[in-house]
Amino acid sequence: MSVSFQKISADEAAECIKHQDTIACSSFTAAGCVKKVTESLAKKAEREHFSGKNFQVRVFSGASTTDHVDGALSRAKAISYRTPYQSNKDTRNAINQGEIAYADQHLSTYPQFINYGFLGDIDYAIVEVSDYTSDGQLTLTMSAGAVPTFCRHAKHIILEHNRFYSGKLQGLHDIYELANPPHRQAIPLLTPSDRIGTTTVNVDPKKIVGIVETCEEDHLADFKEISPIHERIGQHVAQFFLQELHSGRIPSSFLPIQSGVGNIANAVLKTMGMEKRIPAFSIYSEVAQDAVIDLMEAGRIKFASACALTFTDNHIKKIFDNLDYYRQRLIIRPEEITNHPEIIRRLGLLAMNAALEVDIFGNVNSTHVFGSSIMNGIGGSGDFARNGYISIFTLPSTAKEGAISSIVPFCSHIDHTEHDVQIIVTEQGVADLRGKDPAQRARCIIENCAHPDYKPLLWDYLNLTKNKHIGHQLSAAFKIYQAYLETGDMRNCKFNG
Ligand code: 0RQ
Repeated sequence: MSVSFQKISADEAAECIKHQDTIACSSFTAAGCVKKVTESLAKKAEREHFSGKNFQVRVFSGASTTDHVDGALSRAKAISYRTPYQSNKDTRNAINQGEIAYADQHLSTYPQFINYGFLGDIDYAIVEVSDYTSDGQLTLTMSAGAVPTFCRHAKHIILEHNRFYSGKLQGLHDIYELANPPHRQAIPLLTPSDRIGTTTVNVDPKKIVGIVETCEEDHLADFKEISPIHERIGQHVAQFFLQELHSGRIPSSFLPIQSGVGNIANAVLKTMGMEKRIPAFSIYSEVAQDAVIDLMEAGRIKFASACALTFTDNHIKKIFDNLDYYRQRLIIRPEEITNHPEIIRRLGLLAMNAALEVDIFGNVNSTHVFGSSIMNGIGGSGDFARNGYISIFTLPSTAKEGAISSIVPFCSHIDHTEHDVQIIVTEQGVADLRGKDPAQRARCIIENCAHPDYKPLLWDYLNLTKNKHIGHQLSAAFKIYQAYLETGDMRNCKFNG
């Protein structure tokens, strides 16, 4: 069935959306994030608030968004509920002040939670497309996120047609949706480059209420320069992989890599990727950051499958200048597929994610500073850490110029338990926790990963309790945080005396 869609302005689109509606925005990082309608919605919210009316919406996204969504709507106090992931300063502040209810969720399970009806109705899906047909075939832009799920469930769909990407992205996406149990089948994906679905998201054209025209790049902020600390972490990771190859625990053809988000992950991938004794490899990840393109150009990465191509402007230009080359080497998939445990295990991913802090028994905190303030969210890190062939967490051994130790007695919040964490890497070295008991893990982490300023302190804590399976003393477990809160430096913590 073919429908002739109405062109509408962003303001007209925003007018459709009512107080307490749930909107689901395409986005996965800046990649594929909607750019106009949510800004108009923020202005509408401000007008409504000015005239004394309540106006807030529930906001779903693929993962993080840009200032066009989270920033604008948070500043307008227009968000009542947010899921599944954010990384915006204004949204983070509003969450940490208790103004926005935030459900931080695993990205692999979130689309199926929508399918199962666990998260309620979606009133409007707002989706960025590069191209569309009158019978509802949508070519997405730089990410797929949870768009197929949003479009399946939304009562109405608003399209942002971004002309900047028009005609350039056909064939890059592989859209595959899962049926709900008991009808779910095995996912027929056997290698990172397999194509198992369609190149477009196919929607009921009657749901499309209008098309808003835009023409704007994703404009991703540049990554921080690779610091010597991040470079050392990357070198340790490379060295670890070489040992695993040498011992035969990683096959000589190597295994696909998953690499997390942020500055550390980008730097680690780039540094380990340049180690030529590691064979050229494939990426099967949630996000492909700039390092993927740099390593592809250097012949080190053969293929990359991701949910979002999170490239800075000059890297996007490289792709557009050489589209035929990259079309054969890149696939964009929905997050339900990139993060699916079945595939992560089948492919045997080497999972590398960054952490905020790690405790001496191997638990990892990726999300909450001092146990209470959200940073971003768990994102896909749990999907990959639990199911990867080897699960690695990377982090500098200290933060805030050494005043915070990233290795602590007991993590103030735990996202990845000791059972899902195998390797920890700081600039100090590598702790291989595989098969170790809690006391062995603690000794291994303190010896290999803690900063020298903090080693005596951590040994003191470990020596407080003997003859237990896990050597915690609860009255002292969080004392290191208390020292920072009282004196501004964890080095002032004392466990003896
Ligand atoms: O704060 O910006 O004020 O200086 O945390 O730290 O070192 O820039 O690290 O950008 O790589 O992010 C875990 C947050 C790391 C990210 C995290 C402070 C530090 C700095 C950021 P400033 P860096 P990165 C999915 C992958 C969860 C989701 C995930 C993340 C700021 O990787 O969100 O893994 N991960 N998704 O100073 C207090 C500590 C701290 C601290 C650092 N111990 N206490 N503050 N900071 N350590 C899988 C994919 O496939 C993509």
